[in-house]
Amino acid sequence: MSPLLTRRRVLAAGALGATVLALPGCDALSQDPDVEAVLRSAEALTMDAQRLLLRRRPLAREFSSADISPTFRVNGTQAPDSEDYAALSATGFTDWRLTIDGLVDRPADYSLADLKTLPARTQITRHDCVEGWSAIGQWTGVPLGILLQQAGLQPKARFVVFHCADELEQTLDGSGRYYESIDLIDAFHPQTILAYAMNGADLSVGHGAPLRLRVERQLGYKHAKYVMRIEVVERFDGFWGGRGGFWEDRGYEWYAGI
Ligand SMILES: Nc1nc2c(c(=O)[nH]1)N[C@H]1C(S)=C(S)[C@@H](COP(=O)(O)O)O[C@H]1N2
Ligand SMILES: [Mo]
Repeated sequence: MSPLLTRRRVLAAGALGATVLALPGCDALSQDPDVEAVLRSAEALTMDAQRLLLRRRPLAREFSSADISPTFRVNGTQAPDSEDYAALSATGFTDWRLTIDGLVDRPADYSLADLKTLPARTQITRHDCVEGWSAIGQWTGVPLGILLQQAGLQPKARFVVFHCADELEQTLDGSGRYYESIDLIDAFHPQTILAYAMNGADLSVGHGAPLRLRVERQLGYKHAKYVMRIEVVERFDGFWGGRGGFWEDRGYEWYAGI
């Protein structure tokens, strides 16, 4: 449990008068169904409070190029372990396509070159991982909102699911595949981009080539690397463990606001 998460849970728990949440060892605790219920209500409280506050202060802090960390750790998958991915990578991702589908009027496929012709945003931000490390990096990519607008959301659209190329945990049923999801408020936030460059160079395989999500007001695990498909949905409880992401299915909060 990172200092960040602990602090947030303590704050939320304080608001609920449930100081038990300040105890370490929250993995064991969160397996208790009662505690789990409290944690979930604490998460909702945090989310509501942040949503209220963020209406006025909407942008995550941005830094200058002098602040860029000399080293930025590679975390989780270092390289997707599949022949398909290896083949895409070997040819510089020229055959890679990003699919956008689900509850959209105009499903689409984009090559990396297509994405690079769209308006781009560059931002220097701090990445905070729950494992207790942070790093500042510069990211360039297409605002997700532009792609969603081109696809045209249908009235039932509520969440955006990111399907990744990697299996972080090898399982027979594929439930170890990495995925993530965000709501439409974060999807259309100006700093939510699909990044193809980091610190001025093409994204490396370690950091998620050819495309990774940056959703700057949330913790590191929300920033899906190796994004292959973006699916717009009404609900995410039908995917894998049903909680909206690889780590969420293993107990992390879905709304990982910083
Ligand atoms: N597809 C995929 N995305 C992922 C992960 C992963 O293992 N696979 N790890 C997550 C975690 S926990 C963090 S902290 C960041 C790490 O990004 P980095 O390797 O560029 O530092 O990616 C996130 N996105
Ligand atoms: Mo992380």
